[in-house]
Amino acid sequence: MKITMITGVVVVSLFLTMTKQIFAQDPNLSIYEIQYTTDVNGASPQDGNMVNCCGIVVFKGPSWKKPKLALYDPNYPYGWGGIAVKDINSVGAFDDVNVGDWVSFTNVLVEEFKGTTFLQYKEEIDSNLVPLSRNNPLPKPLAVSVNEITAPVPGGWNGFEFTEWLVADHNSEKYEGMLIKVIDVNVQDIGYGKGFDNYILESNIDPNLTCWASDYLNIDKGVGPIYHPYVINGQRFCGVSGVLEQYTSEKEGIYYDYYQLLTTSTESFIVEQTADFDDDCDVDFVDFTLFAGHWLQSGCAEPDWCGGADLTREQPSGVVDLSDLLIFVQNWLEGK
Ligand SMILES: [Ca+2]
Ligand SMILES: [Ca+2]
Ligand SMILES: [Ca+2]
Repeated sequence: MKITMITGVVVVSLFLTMTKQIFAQDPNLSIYEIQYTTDVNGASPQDGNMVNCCGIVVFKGPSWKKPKLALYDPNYPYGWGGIAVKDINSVGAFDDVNVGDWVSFTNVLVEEFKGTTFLQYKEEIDSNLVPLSRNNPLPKPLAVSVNEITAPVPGGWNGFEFTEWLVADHNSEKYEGMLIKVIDVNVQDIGYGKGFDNYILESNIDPNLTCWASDYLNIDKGVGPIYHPYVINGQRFCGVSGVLEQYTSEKEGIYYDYYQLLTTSTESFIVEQTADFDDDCDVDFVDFTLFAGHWLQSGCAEPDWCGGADLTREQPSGVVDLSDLLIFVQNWLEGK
C-alpha cells in the first residue's frame, strides 16, 4: 500500500515535471513562422502545437461576439504577418487589451478552425498574456488589388442553387489575419456566403474583378443588422479595409471555401478620398496641381471650399494654407 502510494506520488510528480518541461519548451514563434505555409489548402504547419507568440493588436472584436483580436507583426508588412486570437472560453482574457498594445502570449494553441489559423487562449492549457507596450503606431492597411483576394467561384447546381462556393486557389492565404484594403470598388450584390452576411465588392476599374466582404465583426454595425449602414447595392467606395478571414464549411450539402474582408468599423469605408480633387479615388500629381491652383486663396466657403482645397473641414479657415497642405501630404498617394 505504502509503496503503491509512493510510486503514485513519484509518477504524478514526474508527470508534472514533464508537463512543465513541455510548457517550458513551447517555441517562441513569430506570426510569420506560424502562418507561412505551402500547403495547398493554406493550413498552418504549426496546427495543433502550443506556442508563444506575438505582435501588435490592430483590431479587437465587438463586445457582443466571442473575444477576438487581430495581431500584426510589423516585420512582415507584405504577407504572413497577421493572425487571429480567440479567448475561446470567454474568460475576459482580453478585457484590458486595447488596439495598439504589443502583446505577448505564452501557451496558446495553434488551431485551424474553419479555414482560419487561430491562436486559442485557454485557461486549461495555462495560456497567459502579457502586454509589452501600449499605444504602438498602427499600420496603414496594405493596399491589395481585388483579384489578390478574389471571390469564390460558384459551382454545382441542385436545381435551386449553387452547391459550391470555392476559391480557385489559396493565394490569398498570405493576407489572412492582416489589415488590408481594396481600392475603388462598389457593392455589386449582397446576401452571399454561409450566413448570407457576405457582399460582393466589384472593382470600378475592371468589373470582372470581385471579392467578398462581411461586416459581422464591425464594431459600429450594432448587434441587429447584418450589414453596416453604408453597405447597399451600388454604393461606391474609394476604399474598403478590414482583416482578411478564410471560411470553410459545409451546410446542408452546400460547400464553402472563401476569403472575406472583415470590415472593422465605420472608418473601414472610405466613401470619398480626402484630397482627391478629380474624383478618381487617388491622390496624385493631378490632385496636387489642382490643389496648388488654389494656394493661398482666401474666402473659401460652402459648398465649393475653393475647389475643395480648403481641406480643414472640421475647423474651416477659409484660406488654403499650410494646414491644408499638411492634410494633403498625409493623404499623398492614397488610392495608388
Ligand atoms: Ca487559412
Ligand atoms: Ca493561415
Ligand atoms: Ca485624384
